[in-house]
Amino acid sequence: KKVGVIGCPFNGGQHRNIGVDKGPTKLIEFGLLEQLQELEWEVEFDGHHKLNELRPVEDPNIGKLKKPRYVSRVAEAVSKAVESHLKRKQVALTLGGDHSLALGTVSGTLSVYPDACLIWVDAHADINTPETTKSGNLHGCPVSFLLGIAGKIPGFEWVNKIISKERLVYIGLRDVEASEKKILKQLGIKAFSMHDVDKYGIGKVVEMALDAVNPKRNLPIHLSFDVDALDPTVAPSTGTPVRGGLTFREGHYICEAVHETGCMVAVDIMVKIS
Ligand code: DIR
Ligand code: MN
Ligand code: MN
Ligand code: MN
Repeated sequence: KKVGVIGCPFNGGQHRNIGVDKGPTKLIEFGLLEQLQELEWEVEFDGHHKLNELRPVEDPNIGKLKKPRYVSRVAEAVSKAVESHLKRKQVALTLGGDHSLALGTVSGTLSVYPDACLIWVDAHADINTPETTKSGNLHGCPVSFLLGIAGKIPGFEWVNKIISKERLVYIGLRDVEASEKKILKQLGIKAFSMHDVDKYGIGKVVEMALDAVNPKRNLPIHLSFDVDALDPTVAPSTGTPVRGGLTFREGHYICEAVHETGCMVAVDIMVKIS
């Protein structure tokens, strides 16, 4: 049981400048590594990545996209970090940071495990394309890049590992833009909203989610967990709180059940501490 912890204090993919970058630092300060060791994980942590050093001097919008070069460079660096930990047979645990980082983490996973499936736990679908985004924030777009539907954006050529729509499933959705609903529907992407969690219970939802993307439980799993999936009363530590989220136990249950499959190779925890 080996885990490589990748600290990614980064907030360039969204507009709230305070806090999102402190999540990873706080998680380590509060004893995450020691807790992992107590659970008998062999832990490798090579310090927080100095992602702000990658910030370009000039970074004008590309279309609506804000800070495109910064986000792209950071995500590329993170993809290499994930790749290197996975190649050493470690579970890659990325601590973010805003969710644009997942463009990097999932790309890293796909380069080592091309057949991996992706479980995206979030209040949001993060599937806007550079065309459909209203905010221009790249934290709302990573999934469109990963599916190969973002079109050609200068600087993002390195994103060339594409996940098929059959290998992606959502849990926890409750704040999805009309443009995103259209994409989800068109592509037939499996999604379990909070309504489904209420209706079926979290146990059944996780089982259905796994059946959808990993029916034989033989494919590697990347779990990308945006803490805003949790209810704001449980996890106020997000830039984008949305009422009606997962309970503390439901959030934990998802992680436990995914781990229990024995297929989990990579996890992102995207948190903000203010
Ligand atoms: C929002 C994203 N739909 C946007 N909101 C997110 O800006 O495209 N919040 N991802 O966490
Ligand atoms: Mn590392
Ligand atoms: Mn997200
Ligand atoms: Mn979110």
